[in-house]
Amino acid sequence: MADTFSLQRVLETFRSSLSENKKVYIKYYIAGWQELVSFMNSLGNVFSFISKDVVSKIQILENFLSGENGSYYVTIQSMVKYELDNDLVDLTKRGSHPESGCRTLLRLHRALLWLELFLERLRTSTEDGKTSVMCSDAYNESLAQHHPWLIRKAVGVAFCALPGRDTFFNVMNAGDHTQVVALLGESLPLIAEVYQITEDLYVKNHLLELP
Ligand code: 1PX
Repeated sequence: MADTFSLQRVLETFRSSLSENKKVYIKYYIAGWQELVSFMNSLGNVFSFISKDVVSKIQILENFLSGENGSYYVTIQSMVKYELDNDLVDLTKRGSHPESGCRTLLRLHRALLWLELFLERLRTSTEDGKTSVMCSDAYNESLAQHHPWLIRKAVGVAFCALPGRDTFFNVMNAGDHTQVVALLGESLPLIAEVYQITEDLYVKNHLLELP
C-alpha cells in the first residue's frame, strides 16, 4: 500500500471485492477500509480514536482470514454460513463469541452506509458546502443510531476538526474538482452495491442487531 491516499485506489479495492456472482471478498473489503484509515490518519490525531477502532476490526477479520479456518472467511457469504452453522456467533447478548467475524463486519458495514451518505453529499455539494455538516448529517442518518451518547459527543468534536471541502478534494488525489466529482460518481454505485449485498445477507440471516 502506498502512503498517500487516493480515491482511485479505494474504488479499485471495493471493485475487486465483488465477485462475478456477487459474493464479497473480505480481503478486498478490509483493504478498502485500510485505505480509508490511512486517509483519516492524514487528517490528524483527533481522529485516532476512530481509526484505532477500525484498525482493530480489520485486524480481527485479518486474523480469521489467515487462521486455520481461513478458507471459510474468503467471502462475507461463506463467513456467515460457517459461523452460523458452527454456533460461532453471539446472537442476542455477548457471551463466548464476543468478536465473531459476523458482528465485527457488521460494525464496518454500518460505517459503510455512513461513507456512502457522506460521499454522496460531498459529490453533490456546492463550493460553500461544509464538510463538518455533511459528515454529521450522514452520521446522524446512519451510525449515530448504534452509538451511545458519549461516542456521539466525541464524534461531534472530531467533526469540528475536519478540513474544508477544498482540502478534502485535494487529498483525494484524483485531479481537479470536476474529476473528483466524476470519480465519486463512479465509486458510489459500487460502494452502494457492496453495502446492499451485505445488507440483504444480514437481513436474511437476522444478523442486523448482533451485540
Ligand atoms: C474519501 C474520504 C472518506 C473519508 C474516510 C473516512 C473513513 C472513516 C471511517 C469511519 C469508520 C468508523 C467505524 C466505526 C465502527 C463502530 O461503529 N465502532 C463502534 C462500535 O464497536 P463495538 O466493537 O464497541 O461494538 C465503536 O464503539 C466505535 C468507536 C469510535 C467511533 C466511531 C465513529 C465513527 C464516525 C464516522 C465518521 C468518521 C469521520 C472521519 C472523517 C474523515
